[in-house]
Amino acid sequence: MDNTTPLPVGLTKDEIKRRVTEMVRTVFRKTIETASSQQIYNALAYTIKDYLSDRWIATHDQYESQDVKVVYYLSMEFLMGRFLGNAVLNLSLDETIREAMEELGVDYNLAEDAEADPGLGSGGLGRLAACFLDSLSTLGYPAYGCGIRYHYGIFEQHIENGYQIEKPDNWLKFGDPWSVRRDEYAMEVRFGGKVNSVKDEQGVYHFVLEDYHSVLAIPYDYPVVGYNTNVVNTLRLWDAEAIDRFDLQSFNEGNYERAVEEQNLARRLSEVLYPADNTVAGKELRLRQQYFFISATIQRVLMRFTEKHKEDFSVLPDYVQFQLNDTHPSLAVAELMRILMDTYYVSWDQAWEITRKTCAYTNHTIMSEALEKWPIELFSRLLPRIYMIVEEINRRFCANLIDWFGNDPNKIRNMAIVADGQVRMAYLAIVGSHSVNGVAAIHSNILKTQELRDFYDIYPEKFNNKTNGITQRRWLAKCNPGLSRLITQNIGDGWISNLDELTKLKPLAGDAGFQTDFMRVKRENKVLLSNYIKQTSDLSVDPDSIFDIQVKRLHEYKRQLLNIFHIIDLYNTIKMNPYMEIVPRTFIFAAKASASYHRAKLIIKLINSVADLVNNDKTVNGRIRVLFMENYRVTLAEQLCPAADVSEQISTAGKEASGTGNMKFMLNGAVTVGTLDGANVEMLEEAGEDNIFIFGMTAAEVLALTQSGTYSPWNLYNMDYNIRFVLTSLINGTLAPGEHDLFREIYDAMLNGYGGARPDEYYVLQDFQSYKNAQFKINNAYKDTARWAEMAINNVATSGKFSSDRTIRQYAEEIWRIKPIQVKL
Ligand code: CRA
Repeated sequence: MDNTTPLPVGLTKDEIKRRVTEMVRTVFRKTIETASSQQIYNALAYTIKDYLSDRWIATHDQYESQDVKVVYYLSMEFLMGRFLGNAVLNLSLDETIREAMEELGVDYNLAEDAEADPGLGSGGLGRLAACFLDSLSTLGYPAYGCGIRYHYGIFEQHIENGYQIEKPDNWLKFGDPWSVRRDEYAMEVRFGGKVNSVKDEQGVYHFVLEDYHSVLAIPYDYPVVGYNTNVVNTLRLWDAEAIDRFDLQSFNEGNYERAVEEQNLARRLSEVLYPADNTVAGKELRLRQQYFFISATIQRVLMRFTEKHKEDFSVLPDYVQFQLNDTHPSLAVAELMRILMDTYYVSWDQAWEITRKTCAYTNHTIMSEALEKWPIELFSRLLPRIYMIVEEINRRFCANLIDWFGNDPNKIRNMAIVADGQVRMAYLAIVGSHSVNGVAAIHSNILKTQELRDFYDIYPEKFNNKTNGITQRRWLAKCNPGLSRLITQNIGDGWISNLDELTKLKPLAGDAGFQTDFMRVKRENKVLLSNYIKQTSDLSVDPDSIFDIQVKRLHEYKRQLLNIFHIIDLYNTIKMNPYMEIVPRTFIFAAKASASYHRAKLIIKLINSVADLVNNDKTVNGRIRVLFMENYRVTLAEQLCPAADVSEQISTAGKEASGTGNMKFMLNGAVTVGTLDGANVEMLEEAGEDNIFIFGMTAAEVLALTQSGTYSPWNLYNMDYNIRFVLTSLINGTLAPGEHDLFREIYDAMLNGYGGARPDEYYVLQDFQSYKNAQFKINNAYKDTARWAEMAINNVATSGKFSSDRTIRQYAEEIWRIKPIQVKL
């Protein structure tokens, strides 16, 4: 197709009405009047997907005709959130659809609400991948997201009696209207077996895998619509199925069970996401999942490449870039080597050069529990040929180390890819890539100077920083229509595709009229959230109180404990001074804890126990309220961000690689209370110290204190009455009537160390006073409405840097070297 082929450009109101009515009739045998919200939603989704198809096809025609370089973003997680609203917004169809639905007598909000929130990710890393896809399409970069079509996403969290209960998330229950199943691109992926070498006609030996078992990888493609552009990229999620010939054979032998078993084994592969955020489960099935989607992706990419360029692999890096989203996809390095060598007979040296130029790796954490290492036994049994290749990569790498450093056994043991009975995935990714990046300036520096220092010494040119970002389409335009309208009325709508335009709000920050409008919008959003809270948890919260929000995964390093300890302290202060004047505050938490993370689950129970105590105490009289909202997910975040006054970003300095929730709240006009950690550091640079409440130790101070070995929480306990009160309330029955020992583990962890860990590992008590001071300042600042409004507006105005458009442009220009395309209709 050439650029001039006419394509349908607009979808009119009448056309939408006609198509939805027709779809409801033919697919569900219903009329608009009798169709359920679920059915209307499905009809809408099909209608929009249908409308998108021409752009989607045209985008791929452009890739083909211009033979462009494409980036493949390899990720175990894509936390996309709902598709419909986002697609509709990016296609500028919002108004039209609302009107069409109104004329049909349909409640559009209910229909939108009928869409499942696909939770194919566990936290920031997965959501980052989703924001990146939105930016890639909006900016017109040729790209695929490649991952797994889990049948069950992250568990649904229920709170029962204050405890987290996990329920399966069957997001496909009502169908999957956005996907297109592509049987024509199915790939076979091989596991197990043994490696043999066979001689070809020229007498050259090649490695082949024998006695393996294989599964079929079937791609499901999802459209990723750019904003205000015709570019529609693809999210390709692989699903596992048994290969037919297996069951046929077994069936003929009368072995029906074996056939079914194969089916089940294959199906289990893509059945469920491991909801690990900053931790690894080390399960065999997880390694299978990793190889499954990597092998399928790389096979398909090379197949497509050879269709165009035959076997001239020397130019592969000019057409293909693989970005490894953390170490989970690092098998890509070995799999690319394998296919180049075993299928196309490329030499080791050439294959290695091509691989290094084609792969790039992003590190997302320095938490040691998240470092992926696989036991050699498991790795070599499951992936024997891949293991051989990894061993050879390691052998050559270690030989180089000797050249660089002389024979220094310690150095080699520390840096080897295979050591101590394990394969270290991060090192494989570093050695096999041309780029290694961290996700915020401070994090990238820690990688260079501490965590990966040895690698930085030998490969300084590989290391770089790409500070994370978020898409303003979902995280402002879509989720906060009130603020979006206000901004657009004042500075135009250029910010939707160029977030730096928000700086035009700066002169308005001190403008009384604008401040009033801004605070009105904030209050309206708080009323909406209050109504939702009333509906879902039957708790009344006051929209005129400060909405103070900490929502993110539950982790000790994120220090939800610091927040709840401060609340206990505040409660105690009110009890002792019953007439004390404070600005009423609503503390909102939401967080999922890994199902196997006992301490995190206990902290959820603690928050709920504090909530029970505080919310039911008449002396408090509503001045503080505590609320734990269940089942934190993208959809809930979209409701919380617009309503926040205070954003809690209080991790122990040095531990949070970047954070992205911090950016979402800033963009929606919340003021941050935070440590100098992750992207908070850059938020301070952008917003200026008058517009953010920074507290606590710096990363350098944390490091020094840890290294000194002198930290003693008992001293703090003895010297500080308030700390003593807070900790005592954990064990004297205040918080757990009749169950005195329920929270003793937390008490012990703070003071004595628990289970071999250092006491107060994350310095909650050390930062307590400084956090209290910051909270006190917030209380006072809020009393001055004009000052508060000015701060909040300044936050919005200076959040431009945190657009994922900026991040993606940097990846594209500095790592991938890809160019945007234009798709004309
Ligand atoms: N848990 C970091 O902890 C970061 C995101 C995205 C994380 C966050 O600080 O914002 O990645 N790390 O870069 C991670 O998943 C495996 O490591 C995260 O989401």
